[in-house]
Amino acid sequence: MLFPAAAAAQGHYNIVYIMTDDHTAQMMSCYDNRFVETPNLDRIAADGVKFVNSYVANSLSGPSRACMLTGKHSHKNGFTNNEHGVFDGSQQTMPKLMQKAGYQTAIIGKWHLVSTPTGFDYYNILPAQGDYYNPNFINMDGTETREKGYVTNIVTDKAIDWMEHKRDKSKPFILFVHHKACHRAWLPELKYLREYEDKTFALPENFYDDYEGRDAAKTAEMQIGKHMDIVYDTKMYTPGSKTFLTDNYLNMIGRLDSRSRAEYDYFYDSLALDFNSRHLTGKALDEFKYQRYMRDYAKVVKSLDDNVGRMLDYLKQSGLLDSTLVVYTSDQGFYMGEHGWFDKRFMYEESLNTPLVMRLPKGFNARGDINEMVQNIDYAPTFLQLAGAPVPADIQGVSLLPLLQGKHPKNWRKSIYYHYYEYPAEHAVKRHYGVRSSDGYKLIHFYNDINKWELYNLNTDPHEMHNIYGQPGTEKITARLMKELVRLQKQYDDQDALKFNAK
Ligand SMILES: [Ca+2]
Repeated sequence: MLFPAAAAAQGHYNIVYIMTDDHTAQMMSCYDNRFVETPNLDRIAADGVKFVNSYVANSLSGPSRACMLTGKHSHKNGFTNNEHGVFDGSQQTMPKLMQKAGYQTAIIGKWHLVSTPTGFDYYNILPAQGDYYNPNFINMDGTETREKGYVTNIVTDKAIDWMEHKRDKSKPFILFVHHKACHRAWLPELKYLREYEDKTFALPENFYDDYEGRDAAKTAEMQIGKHMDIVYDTKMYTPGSKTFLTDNYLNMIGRLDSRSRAEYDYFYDSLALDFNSRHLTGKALDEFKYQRYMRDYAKVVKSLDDNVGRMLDYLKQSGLLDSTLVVYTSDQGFYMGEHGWFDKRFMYEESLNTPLVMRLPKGFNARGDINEMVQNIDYAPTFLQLAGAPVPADIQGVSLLPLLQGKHPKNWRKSIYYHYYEYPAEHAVKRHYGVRSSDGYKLIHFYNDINKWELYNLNTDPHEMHNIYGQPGTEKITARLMKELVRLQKQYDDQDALKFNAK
């Protein structure tokens, strides 16, 4: 057998990169078995590796995707936020470098970077957020095709079809399978409408967080109780009700054909009828919304897990599995009621983390949990190194290949850097940046129209309920983290953030 690096130099490895949207580790049983079972996702981890300290650089769809494609933080790839961002496709990207290394590149599913994809030999992408039911896809000639069925199944069908029929089988490939699941508003595959309906999900212990000492958390608009829409998010539609979000909801399910729509309405109408007769208020209403949210999200994960299983089965049957690195991750984590929230954006653990499991090609011996801190800027250099391609010096991530070979380099990073920009915007999460250390401390600076620092000791306060910044006894750890923050800002050349430190 070839030593992995030697085989890589000959371009022997394929890469199947499966990325979902807003799928959080709390809803993946190999990370957290409280809520759902995900046997197929868990299969990847069981046969390969699971990164237990996996983070994003900016917890939001477009920015996260841009970090992955470039191996650079947001301020360097230019796509800092979804509201005003258009990805500059003329810049150096990992898919372009993979092409140079002789790889075929393809992307299927969610793109969300506004500009036309560059560096892909083949693409078939969802417009903007895409739709769950009978979704449109953008073809390479710019036309759109409306497909019939459920988006997670269709993305998988297209990915398998590309591997089986569309690629040049004489070349190695990297295939990006980008699912719409599990993005808001969590519309289930019809065959799973009734799944999880008999399950009552336990409330997180900080569901009724009062955000004391955390001003940015206080003003954020992502509380399940206050901000989750009863129609758009929880589907409790009252005929005749009319809001912006009601119209959006009706547009989404309006894509169903009449027979499927009747099946959908039959299910949700009975729930809505019951809901409307109960006139819930206060905590009872908050908890009703939480259960609806958890159940619908879990159903969407169920279809996703099925489809990841289908991909694994195809790779096995086609003889590709031993020569393929299979990566499963999400564009960021998500709140499942922690702090009373849904959505992401914050540098708190639930949305800073993202699931990352990999099934390794033959010759890579790492198995089980990997504890080193990794970030989504690391994927680009990892794939390049696996392809035997040079990693340009301006790429800011580091290759995970040594970790996949079972090594534990002593000089591995001991902290990660984060910067979130999208404000003012939906959910009203203020701009912030910060550092998280491998020994469980986190320093965050909220800036722009606020100037607040937060410090957490995750060893004693894993749910980040107690901001200890400025408290007696924290001087030493604050100084250490501040020094590390500045070191990372300089290393990554985040000049704007450096200026905000002193303000
Ligand atoms: Ca997302």
